[in-house]
Amino acid sequence: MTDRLILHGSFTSSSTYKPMLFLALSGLPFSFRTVNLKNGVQKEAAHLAINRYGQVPVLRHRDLTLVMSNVILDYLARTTGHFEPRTEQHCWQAREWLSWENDAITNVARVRHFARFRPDVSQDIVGFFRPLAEAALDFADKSLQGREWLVGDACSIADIGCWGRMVFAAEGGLSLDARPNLAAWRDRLMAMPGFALPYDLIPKKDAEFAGATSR
Ligand SMILES: N[C@@H](CCC(=O)N[C@@H](CS)C(=O)NCC(=O)O)C(=O)O
Repeated sequence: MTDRLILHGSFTSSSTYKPMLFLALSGLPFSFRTVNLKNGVQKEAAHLAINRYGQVPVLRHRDLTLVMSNVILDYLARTTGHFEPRTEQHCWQAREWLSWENDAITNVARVRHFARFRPDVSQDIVGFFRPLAEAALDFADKSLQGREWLVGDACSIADIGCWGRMVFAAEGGLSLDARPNLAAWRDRLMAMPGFALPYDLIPKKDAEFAGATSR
């Protein structure tokens, strides 16, 4: 098994964007393997062999196969040291935010998913998830009051994980600009070297990323 990081994902996927942004901000080299969700490639036997849930992303590294974007962020932080908080308390707090993200910010992804990809289903579904998504964004905005990052005094996997799934909020008609702390935090992330938005970062085809040795 190769020492190179190999990420399987899709360009429309916020779950793919999360580890991909980590790698871009860290300046690490990696290989990208595209999975065409529209054609159902994620449900084919070859993909199910590496992701039992029939989803993206998947990270392969050495003899390991990892799925679930937040588990992948945890692994990348542990093994590379990038975006890992400095104290043990903060390391656990970052994982706590990732767990909250999976409960709450997922509603932002649901609103975006049904609004953008499923115009055929009842808008009642979007209507159900929208208040939950708005509440999650409000909570994040309030938590960022008077602070630059979610945990400690530096960007961590907590920020990358939460932002990575919020990134498509506008596609669901949800506004970050209306929330000043969240908007300022987003702008801080966007100013970091290596930052890119999903459609600029995630290719539609397999690709090799050379990385940036200076970060
Ligand atoms: N909890 C998972 C969610 C993964 C997920 O929902 N992936 C979506 C793309 S963002 C997917 O593969 N959808 C295709 C499908 O479910 O068939 C994670 O964080 O990795």
